[in-house]
Amino acid sequence: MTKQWQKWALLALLALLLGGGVLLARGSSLSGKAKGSGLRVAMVVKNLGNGFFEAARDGGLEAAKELGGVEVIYTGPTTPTAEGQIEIISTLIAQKVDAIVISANDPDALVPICKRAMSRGISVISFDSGVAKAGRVLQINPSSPTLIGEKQIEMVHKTLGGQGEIAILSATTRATNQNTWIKIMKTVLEKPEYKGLQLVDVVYGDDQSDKSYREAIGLLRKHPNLKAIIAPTTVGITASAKAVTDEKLVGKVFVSGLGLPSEMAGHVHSGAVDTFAIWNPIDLGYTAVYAAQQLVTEKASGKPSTTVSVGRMGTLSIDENGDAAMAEPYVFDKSNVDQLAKFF
Ligand code: RAM
Repeated sequence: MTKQWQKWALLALLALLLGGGVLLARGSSLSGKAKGSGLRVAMVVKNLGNGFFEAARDGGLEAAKELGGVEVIYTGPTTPTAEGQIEIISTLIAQKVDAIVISANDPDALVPICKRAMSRGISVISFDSGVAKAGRVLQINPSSPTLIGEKQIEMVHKTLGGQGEIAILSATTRATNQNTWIKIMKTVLEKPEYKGLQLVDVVYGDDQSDKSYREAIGLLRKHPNLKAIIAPTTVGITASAKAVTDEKLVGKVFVSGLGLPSEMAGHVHSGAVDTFAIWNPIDLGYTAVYAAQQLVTEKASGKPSTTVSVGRMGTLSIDENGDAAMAEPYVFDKSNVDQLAKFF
């Protein structure tokens, strides 16, 4: 090659590299995200070891598989604390994930770290238990919080024939979802049709089986006239049903609230539980991961008063507060609990 040719070849190579570089850069912002290739969505749950979140994770994996090119990083602290989740989110920011879908252990404490994530270009969605508005793009509620609250009072009202002392055994004191439902339950109890029910206590088992069990035993011993425990948590309801069984109070004290059919079937058949409710946690996880992908690829903005397509779940309508709700909770009793027990 002559000197002149060498010069031209070098210039051509340089042009190719530069041009290619530009193309590559555009490729990663357009095709990479637009096609959804190589997206990492972190699902940060309240804590690990909770069957409810494991079902949500399975739904998330299903969405990822369907969409293609999406990796789900399932993570959470060992105990349900905001501190644990903050630490995890810091790491996820450093890892430059594309989206975080979180079920929050505290509505407010997580806002600064979620804001930081968003300022680094990470799409943050809360699902199940919300982060306050400033810390996420949208919140996906499994169902309308009002319906969930009302349903739980309706169920015990029916079981008890409208009369008796009731108590609530919740998750953590800061859980956004449980606190919202408890507030609604208290309001519903003020309605004249529920005047026969007296709420005598509210205790917290922190979504830990052992603590929930101890708290349930405590309720049973402290309130000898207690007729029902409402546990708006899948961990709390299982522990309460076990406590009622161990204290030989089946038929005298009824447990209700929100539970997984797979964990409740035995207690329904034993009579410790008459009815309980839940939504499909697989669908919830599927929707959260699907929506995250839509946001990252800019197919949806996630802004208030807009919609997001969520695959087999249809369309999510976001209200003016940035909240979106899925279906009504299903009610289970001994006629139908076994049908869904094999799924979640
Ligand atoms: C527990 C968790 C979760 C809640 C369910 C009903 O697994 O507290 O946040 O939605 O119960």
